[in-house]
Amino acid sequence: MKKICVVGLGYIGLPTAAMFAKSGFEVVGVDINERAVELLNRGEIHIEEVGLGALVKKVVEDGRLRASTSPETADVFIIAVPTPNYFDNTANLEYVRNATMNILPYLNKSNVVIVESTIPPRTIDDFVAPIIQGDGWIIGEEIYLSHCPERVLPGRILIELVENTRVVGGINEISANEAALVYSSFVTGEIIKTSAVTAEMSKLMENTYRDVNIALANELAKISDSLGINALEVIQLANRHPRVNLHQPGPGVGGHCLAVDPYFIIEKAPDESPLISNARKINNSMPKFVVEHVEKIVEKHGKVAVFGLTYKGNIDDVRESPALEIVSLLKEKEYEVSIFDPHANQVQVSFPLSTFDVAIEDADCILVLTDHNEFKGLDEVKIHTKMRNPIIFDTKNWVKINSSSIKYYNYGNLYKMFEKQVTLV
Ligand code: SAJ
Repeated sequence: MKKICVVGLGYIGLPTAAMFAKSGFEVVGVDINERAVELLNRGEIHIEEVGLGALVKKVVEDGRLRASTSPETADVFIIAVPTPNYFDNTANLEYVRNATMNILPYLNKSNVVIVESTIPPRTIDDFVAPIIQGDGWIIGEEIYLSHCPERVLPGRILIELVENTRVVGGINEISANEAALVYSSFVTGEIIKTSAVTAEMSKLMENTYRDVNIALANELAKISDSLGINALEVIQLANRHPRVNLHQPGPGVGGHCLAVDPYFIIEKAPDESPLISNARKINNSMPKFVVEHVEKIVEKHGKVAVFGLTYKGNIDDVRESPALEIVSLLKEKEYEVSIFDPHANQVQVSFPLSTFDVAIEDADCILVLTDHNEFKGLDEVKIHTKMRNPIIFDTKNWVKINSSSIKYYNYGNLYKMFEKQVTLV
Protein backbone atom coordinates (compact mmCIF):
# COMPACT_ATOMS: atom_id res chain seq x y z
CA MET A 1 0.00 0.00 0.00
CA LYS A 2 1.36 3.42 -0.97
CA LYS A 3 1.59 6.18 1.60
CA ILE A 4 0.60 9.83 1.07
CA CYS A 5 1.45 12.76 3.30
CA VAL A 6 -0.95 15.71 2.85
CA VAL A 7 0.37 18.99 4.28
CA GLY A 8 -2.43 21.43 5.16
CA LEU A 9 -5.79 20.12 6.38
CA GLY A 10 -8.06 22.94 5.23
CA TYR A 11 -10.98 23.07 2.81
CA ILE A 12 -8.93 21.32 0.13
CA GLY A 13 -6.30 19.28 2.01
CA LEU A 14 -8.70 17.50 4.34
CA PRO A 15 -11.20 16.28 1.69
CA THR A 16 -8.26 15.33 -0.55
CA ALA A 17 -6.62 13.33 2.26
CA ALA A 18 -9.91 11.58 2.97
CA MET A 19 -10.48 10.72 -0.71
CA PHE A 20 -7.01 9.17 -1.03
CA ALA A 21 -7.61 7.18 2.17
CA LYS A 22 -10.93 5.98 0.77
CA SER A 23 -9.25 4.86 -2.45
CA GLY A 24 -6.81 2.65 -0.55
CA PHE A 25 -3.76 4.75 0.36
CA GLU A 26 -2.32 5.02 3.85
CA VAL A 27 -2.66 8.76 4.49
CA VAL A 28 -1.16 11.02 7.12
CA GLY A 29 -2.53 14.57 7.25
CA VAL A 30 -0.26 17.27 8.62
CA ASP A 31 -1.34 20.59 10.09
CA ILE A 32 0.11 23.17 12.47
CA ASN A 33 -3.40 23.54 13.97
CA GLU A 34 -3.24 21.13 16.92
CA ARG A 35 -6.99 21.18 17.40
CA ALA A 36 -7.55 20.07 13.80
CA VAL A 37 -5.03 17.24 14.30
CA GLU A 38 -6.61 16.14 17.58
CA LEU A 39 -10.12 16.19 16.11
CA LEU A 40 -9.08 14.28 13.02
CA ASN A 41 -7.45 11.55 15.09
CA ARG A 42 -10.80 11.17 16.86
CA GLY A 43 -12.50 10.86 13.46
CA GLU A 44 -13.98 14.37 13.63
CA ILE A 45 -13.58 17.43 11.38
CA HIS A 46 -13.02 21.15 12.06
CA ILE A 47 -14.61 22.47 8.84
CA GLU A 48 -18.07 22.20 7.25
CA GLU A 49 -18.42 20.26 4.02
CA VAL A 50 -21.24 18.08 2.74
CA GLY A 51 -20.49 14.38 3.38
CA LEU A 52 -16.99 14.99 4.75
CA GLY A 53 -17.80 14.16 8.39
CA ALA A 54 -19.03 10.67 7.57
CA LEU A 55 -16.17 9.95 5.15
CA VAL A 56 -13.49 11.05 7.63
CA LYS A 57 -15.08 9.06 10.45
CA LYS A 58 -15.01 5.90 8.30
CA VAL A 59 -11.42 6.19 7.00
CA VAL A 60 -10.07 7.10 10.45
CA GLU A 61 -11.89 4.12 12.01
CA ASP A 62 -10.50 1.88 9.26
CA GLY A 63 -7.00 3.09 10.17
CA ARG A 64 -6.25 4.55 6.74
CA LEU A 65 -6.20 8.25 7.74
CA ARG A 66 -4.53 9.84 10.73
CA ALA A 67 -3.14 13.28 11.52
CA SER A 68 0.09 14.69 12.92
CA THR A 69 1.71 18.08 13.46
CA SER A 70 4.83 17.01 11.59
CA PRO A 71 5.37 15.21 8.25
CA GLU A 72 6.56 11.61 7.89
CA THR A 73 8.30 9.63 5.17
CA ALA A 74 5.86 8.76 2.37
CA ASP A 75 5.72 7.96 -1.34
CA VAL A 76 3.75 11.08 -2.24
CA PHE A 77 3.66 14.55 -0.62
CA ILE A 78 0.75 16.88 -1.37
CA ILE A 79 1.00 20.52 -0.30
CA ALA A 80 -2.39 22.21 0.15
CA VAL A 81 -1.67 25.28 2.28
CA PRO A 82 -3.14 28.80 1.94
CA THR A 83 -1.58 31.40 -0.37
CA PRO A 84 -3.15 34.66 0.81
CA ASN A 85 -2.28 38.13 -0.44
CA TYR A 86 -0.16 40.65 1.38
CA PHE A 87 -1.65 44.15 1.79
CA ASP A 88 0.12 45.25 -1.41
CA ASN A 89 -1.69 42.41 -3.24
CA THR A 90 1.43 40.33 -3.84
CA ALA A 91 1.26 36.61 -3.03
CA ASN A 92 2.33 35.48 0.41
CA LEU A 93 4.21 32.22 -0.27
CA GLU A 94 5.42 31.74 3.30
CA TYR A 95 3.08 28.78 3.97
CA VAL A 96 4.30 27.11 0.75
CA ARG A 97 7.92 27.75 1.74
CA ASN A 98 7.40 26.34 5.26
CA ALA A 99 5.52 23.29 4.01
CA THR A 100 8.26 22.54 1.46
CA MET A 101 11.04 23.06 4.02
CA ASN A 102 9.21 20.84 6.51
CA ILE A 103 9.02 17.85 4.17
CA LEU A 104 12.73 18.04 3.19
CA PRO A 105 13.99 15.78 6.05
CA TYR A 106 11.49 13.09 5.02
CA LEU A 107 12.14 12.99 1.25
CA ASN A 108 13.46 9.83 -0.36
CA LYS A 109 14.51 9.04 -3.92
CA SER A 110 11.54 8.66 -6.36
CA ASN A 111 9.12 10.57 -4.12
CA VAL A 112 6.36 12.55 -5.84
CA VAL A 113 5.80 16.13 -4.58
CA ILE A 114 2.60 17.91 -5.66
CA VAL A 115 1.59 21.50 -4.87
CA GLU A 116 -2.19 22.02 -4.97
CA SER A 117 -2.22 25.54 -3.49
CA THR A 118 -3.03 28.32 -5.98
CA ILE A 119 0.28 30.02 -6.84
CA PRO A 120 1.58 32.77 -9.16
CA PRO A 121 2.96 31.63 -12.53
CA ARG A 122 6.54 30.25 -12.37
CA THR A 123 6.33 29.50 -8.61
CA ILE A 124 7.05 25.77 -9.07
CA ASP A 125 10.09 26.47 -11.28
CA ASP A 126 11.49 29.54 -9.51
CA PHE A 127 10.45 29.06 -5.87
CA VAL A 128 9.55 25.46 -4.93
CA ALA A 129 12.10 23.57 -7.06
CA PRO A 130 15.10 25.58 -5.75
CA ILE A 131 14.13 24.77 -2.15
CA ILE A 132 14.22 21.02 -2.88
CA GLN A 133 17.33 21.34 -5.07
CA GLY A 134 18.98 23.21 -2.21
CA ASP A 135 18.80 19.98 -0.23
CA GLY A 136 20.82 18.16 -2.89
CA TRP A 137 18.04 16.52 -4.95
CA ILE A 138 17.89 16.44 -8.75
CA ILE A 139 14.36 17.62 -9.56
CA GLY A 140 12.56 15.63 -12.25
CA GLU A 141 15.01 12.75 -11.85
CA GLU A 142 15.19 11.92 -8.16
CA ILE A 143 12.16 13.89 -6.96
CA TYR A 144 9.13 14.33 -9.23
CA LEU A 145 7.59 17.80 -8.79
CA SER A 146 4.18 18.99 -10.08
CA HIS A 147 1.47 21.60 -9.67
CA CYS A 148 -2.09 20.22 -9.68
CA PRO A 149 -4.48 23.07 -8.88
CA GLU A 150 -7.74 22.31 -7.13
CA ARG A 151 -10.89 23.56 -8.86
CA VAL A 152 -13.70 22.50 -6.57
CA LEU A 153 -16.74 24.41 -5.36
CA PRO A 154 -17.51 24.48 -1.61
CA GLY A 155 -20.57 22.36 -0.89
CA ARG A 156 -19.73 20.00 -3.77
CA ILE A 157 -16.10 19.26 -2.95
CA LEU A 158 -16.38 15.47 -2.56
CA ILE A 159 -18.21 15.20 -5.90
CA GLU A 160 -16.07 17.66 -7.83
CA LEU A 161 -12.76 16.20 -6.54
CA VAL A 162 -13.75 12.98 -8.27
CA GLU A 163 -15.59 14.21 -11.37
CA ASN A 164 -13.87 17.45 -12.45
CA THR A 165 -11.23 17.48 -15.14
CA ARG A 166 -7.86 17.58 -13.41
CA VAL A 167 -4.91 19.56 -14.80
CA VAL A 168 -1.57 18.05 -13.81
CA GLY A 169 1.45 20.27 -14.51
CA GLY A 170 4.84 18.63 -14.14
CA ILE A 171 8.20 20.34 -13.97
CA ASN A 172 9.08 17.73 -16.61
CA GLU A 173 7.19 14.97 -18.40
CA ILE A 174 8.00 12.18 -15.98
CA SER A 175 6.89 14.33 -13.04
CA ALA A 176 3.52 14.95 -14.76
CA ASN A 177 3.16 11.22 -15.45
CA GLU A 178 3.88 10.33 -11.83
CA ALA A 179 1.40 12.92 -10.48
CA ALA A 180 -1.27 11.81 -12.97
CA LEU A 181 -0.87 8.24 -11.71
CA VAL A 182 -1.53 9.40 -8.15
CA TYR A 183 -4.82 11.15 -9.06
CA SER A 184 -5.98 8.31 -11.31
CA SER A 185 -6.64 6.35 -8.10
CA PHE A 186 -9.96 8.18 -7.60
CA VAL A 187 -10.48 10.84 -10.29
CA THR A 188 -13.05 9.76 -12.86
CA GLY A 189 -12.83 13.07 -14.78
CA GLU A 190 -10.18 13.53 -17.45
CA ILE A 191 -6.60 14.00 -16.22
CA ILE A 192 -4.73 16.34 -18.54
CA LYS A 193 -0.94 16.50 -18.38
CA THR A 194 0.97 19.72 -19.08
CA SER A 195 3.86 21.83 -17.78
CA ALA A 196 3.85 23.29 -14.26
CA VAL A 197 3.72 26.89 -15.46
CA THR A 198 0.79 26.18 -17.81
CA ALA A 199 -1.13 24.55 -14.95
CA GLU A 200 -0.41 27.55 -12.72
CA MET A 201 -1.60 30.00 -15.35
CA SER A 202 -4.69 28.03 -16.41
CA LYS A 203 -5.97 27.92 -12.81
CA LEU A 204 -5.45 31.67 -12.44
CA MET A 205 -7.10 32.43 -15.77
CA GLU A 206 -10.25 30.47 -14.84
CA ASN A 207 -10.95 32.85 -11.99
CA THR A 208 -9.61 35.89 -13.85
CA TYR A 209 -11.99 35.16 -16.74
CA ARG A 210 -14.87 35.36 -14.31
CA ASP A 211 -13.55 38.46 -12.56
CA VAL A 212 -13.05 40.35 -15.84
CA ASN A 213 -16.51 39.37 -17.08
CA ILE A 214 -18.16 40.45 -13.83
CA ALA A 215 -16.28 43.77 -14.14
CA LEU A 216 -17.77 44.20 -17.61
CA ALA A 217 -21.26 43.64 -16.21
CA ASN A 218 -20.57 46.07 -13.36
CA GLU A 219 -19.31 48.68 -15.82
CA LEU A 220 -22.46 48.19 -17.88
CA ALA A 221 -24.52 48.83 -14.72
CA LYS A 222 -22.70 52.12 -14.16
CA ILE A 223 -23.01 53.22 -17.80
CA SER A 224 -26.71 52.33 -17.82
CA ASP A 225 -27.29 54.30 -14.62
CA SER A 226 -25.76 57.39 -16.16
CA LEU A 227 -27.55 57.03 -19.52
CA GLY A 228 -30.97 55.92 -18.22
CA ILE A 229 -30.87 52.35 -19.55
CA ASN A 230 -32.14 49.09 -18.00
CA ALA A 231 -28.84 47.18 -17.65
CA LEU A 232 -30.52 43.90 -16.69
CA GLU A 233 -32.71 43.93 -19.79
CA VAL A 234 -29.64 44.68 -21.92
CA ILE A 235 -27.87 41.63 -20.46
CA GLN A 236 -30.90 39.43 -21.09
CA LEU A 237 -31.18 40.54 -24.70
CA ALA A 238 -27.45 40.42 -25.49
CA ASN A 239 -27.29 36.90 -24.04
CA ARG A 240 -29.82 35.74 -26.65
CA HIS A 241 -26.88 35.88 -29.07
CA PRO A 242 -25.49 32.35 -29.34
CA ARG A 243 -21.91 33.36 -28.55
CA VAL A 244 -22.47 35.99 -25.82
CA ASN A 245 -22.59 35.34 -22.09
CA LEU A 246 -22.61 38.60 -20.15
CA HIS A 247 -22.29 38.01 -16.41
CA GLN A 248 -24.38 39.64 -13.68
CA PRO A 249 -23.58 42.95 -11.97
CA GLY A 250 -23.56 43.01 -8.19
CA PRO A 251 -22.21 44.77 -5.09
CA GLY A 252 -18.62 43.72 -5.91
CA VAL A 253 -16.68 40.48 -6.03
CA GLY A 254 -15.83 38.50 -2.93
CA GLY A 255 -14.42 35.15 -1.90
CA HIS A 256 -10.89 33.88 -1.58
CA CYS A 257 -10.47 33.11 -5.30
CA LEU A 258 -11.83 35.70 -7.74
CA ALA A 259 -10.88 38.63 -5.53
CA VAL A 260 -7.35 37.25 -5.01
CA ASP A 261 -6.11 35.16 -7.94
CA PRO A 262 -5.95 37.91 -10.62
CA TYR A 263 -3.38 39.75 -8.49
CA PHE A 264 -1.03 36.75 -8.85
CA ILE A 265 -0.90 37.47 -12.58
CA ILE A 266 -0.69 41.27 -12.21
CA GLU A 267 2.23 40.83 -9.79
CA LYS A 268 4.26 38.82 -12.31
CA ALA A 269 3.44 40.85 -15.46
CA PRO A 270 2.17 44.31 -14.38
CA ASP A 271 2.82 46.05 -17.69
CA GLU A 272 1.11 43.37 -19.73
CA SER A 273 -2.07 43.06 -17.61
CA PRO A 274 -3.97 46.40 -17.74
CA LEU A 275 -7.30 44.70 -18.48
CA ILE A 276 -7.02 42.35 -15.50
CA SER A 277 -5.85 45.18 -13.32
CA ASN A 278 -8.73 47.48 -14.33
CA ALA A 279 -11.24 44.67 -13.82
CA ARG A 280 -10.05 44.41 -10.21
CA LYS A 281 -10.41 48.20 -9.83
CA ILE A 282 -13.93 48.20 -11.28
CA ASN A 283 -15.08 45.35 -9.03
CA ASN A 284 -13.43 46.98 -6.02
CA SER A 285 -15.28 50.22 -6.79
CA MET A 286 -18.73 48.63 -6.50
CA PRO A 287 -19.22 48.98 -2.71
CA LYS A 288 -18.76 52.75 -3.06
CA PHE A 289 -21.18 52.80 -6.01
CA VAL A 290 -23.79 50.95 -3.93
CA VAL A 291 -23.40 53.33 -0.98
CA GLU A 292 -23.67 56.41 -3.24
CA HIS A 293 -27.01 55.08 -4.40
CA VAL A 294 -28.20 54.35 -0.87
CA GLU A 295 -27.41 58.01 -0.14
CA LYS A 296 -29.83 58.99 -2.89
CA ILE A 297 -32.75 57.28 -1.21
CA VAL A 298 -32.00 57.39 2.51
CA GLU A 299 -31.24 60.51 4.55
CA LYS A 300 -28.16 60.59 6.77
CA HIS A 301 -28.91 58.92 10.17
CA GLY A 302 -31.62 56.82 8.48
CA LYS A 303 -31.67 53.08 9.05
CA VAL A 304 -30.43 50.65 6.41
CA ALA A 305 -31.27 46.95 6.82
CA VAL A 306 -28.48 45.02 5.07
CA PHE A 307 -29.66 41.61 3.82
CA GLY A 308 -26.71 39.28 3.30
CA LEU A 309 -23.13 39.55 4.50
CA THR A 310 -21.57 36.46 2.92
CA TYR A 311 -19.74 36.79 -0.41
CA LYS A 312 -22.31 34.69 -2.27
CA GLY A 313 -25.65 33.02 -1.68
CA ASN A 314 -26.40 30.03 0.57
CA ILE A 315 -22.91 29.75 2.09
CA ASP A 316 -21.48 30.97 5.42
CA ASP A 317 -18.21 32.36 4.01
CA VAL A 318 -17.60 36.10 4.50
CA ARG A 319 -14.00 36.20 3.22
CA GLU A 320 -13.38 39.30 1.04
CA SER A 321 -17.14 39.90 0.98
CA PRO A 322 -18.00 43.32 -0.50
CA ALA A 323 -20.86 43.48 2.02
CA LEU A 324 -18.36 43.99 4.85
CA GLU A 325 -16.98 47.10 3.13
CA ILE A 326 -20.49 48.38 2.37
CA VAL A 327 -21.51 48.07 6.03
CA SER A 328 -18.36 49.95 7.12
CA LEU A 329 -18.95 52.71 4.55
CA LEU A 330 -22.59 53.10 5.63
CA LYS A 331 -21.52 53.40 9.27
CA GLU A 332 -18.86 55.96 8.33
CA LYS A 333 -21.63 57.96 6.65
CA GLU A 334 -23.53 57.80 9.95
CA TYR A 335 -26.30 55.49 8.91
CA GLU A 336 -27.85 53.18 11.44
CA VAL A 337 -27.15 49.69 10.05
CA SER A 338 -28.84 46.41 10.94
CA ILE A 339 -27.81 43.11 9.36
CA PHE A 340 -29.90 40.06 8.58
CA ASP A 341 -28.04 37.02 7.26
CA PRO A 342 -29.47 33.56 7.98
CA HIS A 343 -26.24 31.87 6.76
CA ALA A 344 -23.47 34.00 8.32
CA ASN A 345 -21.98 32.78 11.55
CA GLN A 346 -21.88 35.41 14.32
CA VAL A 347 -18.49 34.16 15.59
CA GLN A 348 -16.93 34.93 12.20
CA VAL A 349 -18.17 38.52 11.88
CA SER A 350 -17.55 41.59 14.00
CA PHE A 351 -20.91 43.23 13.15
CA PRO A 352 -23.94 42.13 15.20
CA LEU A 353 -26.46 40.05 13.24
CA SER A 354 -30.22 40.54 13.72
CA THR A 355 -33.37 38.63 12.94
CA PHE A 356 -35.52 39.67 9.97
CA ASP A 357 -38.03 41.43 12.26
CA VAL A 358 -35.44 43.37 14.25
CA ALA A 359 -33.45 44.28 11.13
CA ILE A 360 -36.40 45.87 9.30
CA GLU A 361 -37.93 47.59 12.35
CA ASP A 362 -38.12 51.32 11.48
CA ALA A 363 -35.75 50.80 8.55
CA ASP A 364 -35.73 53.17 5.58
CA CYS A 365 -34.33 50.70 3.09
CA ILE A 366 -33.60 46.99 2.75
CA LEU A 367 -30.27 46.67 0.95
CA VAL A 368 -29.92 43.18 -0.57
CA LEU A 369 -26.25 42.21 -1.03
CA THR A 370 -26.41 38.40 -1.24
CA ASP A 371 -28.63 35.98 -3.16
CA HIS A 372 -29.62 33.68 -0.28
CA ASN A 373 -32.69 31.53 -1.02
CA GLU A 374 -34.40 32.98 2.07
CA PHE A 375 -34.46 36.42 0.39
CA LYS A 376 -36.32 35.35 -2.74
CA GLY A 377 -39.71 35.91 -1.17
CA LEU A 378 -39.91 38.40 1.72
CA ASP A 379 -42.86 38.96 4.07
CA GLU A 380 -44.40 42.01 2.38
CA VAL A 381 -46.97 42.61 5.13
CA LYS A 382 -44.18 42.93 7.69
CA ILE A 383 -42.23 45.19 5.34
CA HIS A 384 -45.27 47.48 5.20
CA THR A 385 -46.03 47.49 8.88
CA LYS A 386 -42.54 47.51 10.37
CA MET A 387 -40.40 49.62 8.03
CA ARG A 388 -40.40 53.41 8.27
CA ASN A 389 -40.09 53.59 4.49
CA PRO A 390 -40.81 50.43 2.48
CA ILE A 391 -37.95 50.63 -0.04
CA ILE A 392 -35.77 47.76 -1.32
CA PHE A 393 -32.47 48.21 -3.17
CA ASP A 394 -31.59 44.78 -4.54
CA THR A 395 -28.02 44.67 -5.91
CA LYS A 396 -28.42 40.98 -6.86
CA ASN A 397 -31.74 41.25 -8.75
CA TRP A 398 -32.95 38.49 -6.50
CA VAL A 399 -36.03 39.51 -4.47
CA LYS A 400 -39.48 39.06 -5.98
CA ILE A 401 -41.87 41.79 -4.77
CA ASN A 402 -45.59 41.80 -5.59
CA SER A 403 -46.88 44.86 -3.77
CA SER A 404 -46.65 48.05 -5.83
CA SER A 405 -46.50 50.18 -2.71
CA ILE A 406 -43.04 48.82 -1.86
CA LYS A 407 -40.48 50.78 -3.89
CA TYR A 408 -38.13 48.29 -5.53
CA TYR A 409 -34.80 49.20 -7.13
CA ASN A 410 -32.26 46.96 -8.79
CA TYR A 411 -29.59 47.54 -11.45
CA GLY A 412 -32.39 47.69 -14.02
CA ASN A 413 -33.95 50.91 -12.74
CA LEU A 414 -31.21 52.63 -10.71
CA TYR A 415 -31.52 55.72 -12.89
CA LYS A 416 -35.04 56.18 -11.53
CA MET A 417 -33.75 56.80 -8.01
CA PHE A 418 -34.51 60.35 -7.04
CA GLU A 419 -32.35 62.25 -4.63
CA LYS A 420 -33.52 61.95 -1.02
CA GLN A 421 -37.11 61.03 -1.55
CA VAL A 422 -37.30 59.61 1.96
CA THR A 423 -38.44 61.55 4.99
CA LEU A 424 -37.39 60.58 8.48
CA VAL A 425 -40.15 60.82 11.07
N1 SAJ B 1 -20.41 37.20 -9.00
C1 SAJ B 1 -20.99 38.32 -9.61
N2 SAJ B 1 -21.57 38.18 -10.83
C2 SAJ B 1 -21.62 36.98 -11.48
C3 SAJ B 1 -21.03 35.84 -10.87
C4 SAJ B 1 -20.44 35.98 -9.62
O1 SAJ B 1 -20.96 39.44 -9.08
O2 SAJ B 1 -22.17 36.94 -12.59
C5 SAJ B 1 -19.72 37.34 -7.69
C6 SAJ B 1 -20.33 36.52 -6.56
O3 SAJ B 1 -21.40 37.20 -5.97
C7 SAJ B 1 -19.14 36.39 -5.62
C8 SAJ B 1 -17.93 36.30 -6.57
O4 SAJ B 1 -18.42 36.79 -7.82
O5 SAJ B 1 -18.97 37.55 -4.81
C9 SAJ B 1 -17.31 34.94 -6.71
O6 SAJ B 1 -18.26 33.90 -6.85
P1 SAJ B 1 -18.08 32.62 -7.81
O7 SAJ B 1 -19.22 31.72 -7.59
O8 SAJ B 1 -17.87 33.06 -9.21
O9 SAJ B 1 -16.69 31.97 -7.40
P2 SAJ B 1 -16.01 31.30 -6.11
O10 SAJ B 1 -14.91 32.21 -5.69
O11 SAJ B 1 -16.97 30.85 -5.07
O12 SAJ B 1 -15.37 29.94 -6.76
C10 SAJ B 1 -14.47 30.04 -7.86
C11 SAJ B 1 -14.87 29.00 -8.89
N3 SAJ B 1 -14.21 29.32 -10.16
C12 SAJ B 1 -14.88 29.42 -11.32
O13 SAJ B 1 -16.07 29.25 -11.42
C13 SAJ B 1 -14.05 29.75 -12.52
C14 SAJ B 1 -14.52 27.61 -8.39
O14 SAJ B 1 -14.71 26.62 -9.40
C15 SAJ B 1 -13.07 27.53 -7.92
O15 SAJ B 1 -12.79 26.29 -7.34
C16 SAJ B 1 -12.82 28.58 -6.90
O16 SAJ B 1 -13.15 29.87 -7.44
C17 SAJ B 1 -11.37 28.52 -6.49
O17 SAJ B 1 -11.06 27.94 -5.44
O18 SAJ B 1 -10.51 28.94 -7.25
